Amino acid sequence: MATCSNQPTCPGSATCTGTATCQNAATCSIQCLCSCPHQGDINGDGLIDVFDVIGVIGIAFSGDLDAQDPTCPRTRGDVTNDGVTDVFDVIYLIATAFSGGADPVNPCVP
Ligand SMILES: [Ca+2]
Ligand SMILES: [Ca+2]
Repeated sequence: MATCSNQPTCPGSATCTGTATCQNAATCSIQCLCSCPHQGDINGDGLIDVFDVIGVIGIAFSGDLDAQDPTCPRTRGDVTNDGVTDVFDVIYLIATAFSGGADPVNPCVP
């Protein structure tokens, strides 16, 4: 099997698991397993509500643990998908939970 000259990577991800397949040095493909079932659902109960807003506030401001699903390149609290959980994620999740804001950004969609 050839060695890839430029290794393909999964979209937006450092931790996504994937297996590269090489036809030759120029043609590489990768299969990515990427699934983020709990973005914004900090406590993982299937709903985004006030408890998750409280959770993300704890992550952003108090250093609480930001859980990460094993097949997801981002932590649950990083609803804006920029690699950090901060005040912008809190604002975003408040909108999602209370005012019909957009769902958390799906890190698996490039
Ligand atoms: Ca929840
Ligand atoms: Ca973020």
